Amino acid sequence: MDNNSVLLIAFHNQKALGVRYLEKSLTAHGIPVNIIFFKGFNSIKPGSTTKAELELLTRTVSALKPSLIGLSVMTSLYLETVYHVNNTLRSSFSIPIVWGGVYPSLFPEKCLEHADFVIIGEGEEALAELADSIINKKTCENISNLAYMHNGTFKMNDVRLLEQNLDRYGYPEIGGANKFFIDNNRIIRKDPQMEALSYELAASRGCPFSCSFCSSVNLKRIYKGKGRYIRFRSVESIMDELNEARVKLPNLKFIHFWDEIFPSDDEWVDEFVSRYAKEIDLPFEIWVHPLTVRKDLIQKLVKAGLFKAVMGIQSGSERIRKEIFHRPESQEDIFNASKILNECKVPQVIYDFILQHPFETEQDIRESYILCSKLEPPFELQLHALNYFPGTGISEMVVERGIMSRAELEKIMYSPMNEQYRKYWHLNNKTPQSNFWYSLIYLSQFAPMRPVARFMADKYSMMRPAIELCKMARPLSRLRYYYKKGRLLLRAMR
Ligand code: B12
Ligand code: SF4
Repeated sequence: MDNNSVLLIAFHNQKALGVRYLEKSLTAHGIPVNIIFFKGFNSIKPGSTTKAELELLTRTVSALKPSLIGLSVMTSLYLETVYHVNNTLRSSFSIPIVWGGVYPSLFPEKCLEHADFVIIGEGEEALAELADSIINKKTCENISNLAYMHNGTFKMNDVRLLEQNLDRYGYPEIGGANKFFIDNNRIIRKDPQMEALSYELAASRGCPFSCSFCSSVNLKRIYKGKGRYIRFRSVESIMDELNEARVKLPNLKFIHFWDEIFPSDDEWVDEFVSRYAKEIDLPFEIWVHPLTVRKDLIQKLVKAGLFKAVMGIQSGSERIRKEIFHRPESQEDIFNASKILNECKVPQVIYDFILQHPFETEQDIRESYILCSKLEPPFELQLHALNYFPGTGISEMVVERGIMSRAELEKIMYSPMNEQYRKYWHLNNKTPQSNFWYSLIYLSQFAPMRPVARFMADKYSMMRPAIELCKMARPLSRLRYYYKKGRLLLRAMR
């Protein structure tokens, strides 16, 4: 006999904001919830699923006897883990399974080859309605946001209006005996975030931009005509959440805001900074965009404790940014943002780039170096490769332009998890020339190397030394990482 509860499973993610919001909503609807965090987060090489871990999963599900199991499938990168879990659940139990998250929201029909139901988009209300229907044996055919198969035909209901008052969803529950963490062939009955040094939250939902390599634009499309896409929580609700985190997390030292782009609304920021500094007073990290960086705002945020700002630049070539990445900012906007972050003395500034992809010519990557050589130091670089996520504009572009066939693209997009992760960080379109410019870009983030890189630029005779120097500099970034973490820890402990 089942016990009328819902089991949610998050993958490679001990925090899993979406799942925690769903827990909150189900609880508010009087439906008991358990969560399994299946496997830990590792952005370089996520651990593969083992037989022992799948056995621990089956044992836990047998004990919990849920009426419905929800799998949170945020990205296509770890579908391999999702399939292992889904197949195990299918072969051991006859409990209905629903998938939700970014990937099923974009490809519901494909996901219904594995799941009984898919919930599209934000799932707080729809999942509660589905769970209620299943528990109380009512029809679920009319639930908005639900997709399912009926007599072999794909059915997808309309998507409901977007909740405009995000405070209605409350904020995630911290801790609780209903959480399990399965990793490294062990299971722990505990919320895996309890020992963490950092707490992650989102002050808003939605992003105003439409970069071609990102799934945000696809999500925005789902909600066309369904209300304002970018929504902020109230500062009051954020402070309540952070105050609770301060009480419940004994090791808490930093706060990470996971907003796609941190809010830049004046009134909101004013209220936030005045309360944050007084009530929380911990260093915090945000993600910014060159077009949202303003001096008055950054100044206020630094005063309140901003210690790290991560800004996507993606390419120094205006052609790549506009034509390929669909990013509206100019070189001047980028320099201006970099100058502001520098003048406001943000302690740690990180710039993201996507390099060495098939759309880029040698001239484009050279322009990325030139731009880096003019950014205000100090800064750090995160250099990514271009990953093709299913359904994104850039994935279509690569086929339309004949760079690869659809079959080749699909093979890359759905290759084994660690192969995809390798591609996420390692670059795939290397020529000696692009390697040369890539090396100079890498070197430009280290103060003593900047003049050396400048000397080497445009001198192809320096190709080998530049590439070798870049290899030698790699351990420096690790050292810098530990140094910065240590410094931050000391600051937070003051
Ligand atoms: C914050 C963030 C992160 C955080 C963690 C996110 C988290 N949720 O815990 C960090 C920095 C760790 C991260 C890591 C990664 N991320 Co990320 N991330 C985001 C971001 C910006 C916001 C996600 C978020 O928290 N949203 C707020 C919550 C409330 O919404 P949600 O998670 O979508 O959940 C709602 C619905 O989806 C739904 N739902 C979710 N799960 C379920 C389950 C069921 C059963 C149901 C019914 C509904 C449902 O209901 C929830 C509540 O409304 C998104 C962009 C975006 N717009 O989604 C990218 C995004 C999800 N990330 C992406 C990627 C690629 C990654 C990484 C693979 C990067 C890497 N190489 O390491 C890893 C994967 C980590 C992992 N194991 O999941 C991609 C995925 C693209 C794709 N199509 O595959 C996105 C879409 C950004 C992009 N580039 O397009 N990420
Ligand atoms: S700014 Fe960031 S979150 Fe927004 S569309 Fe671009 S990559 Fe995606």
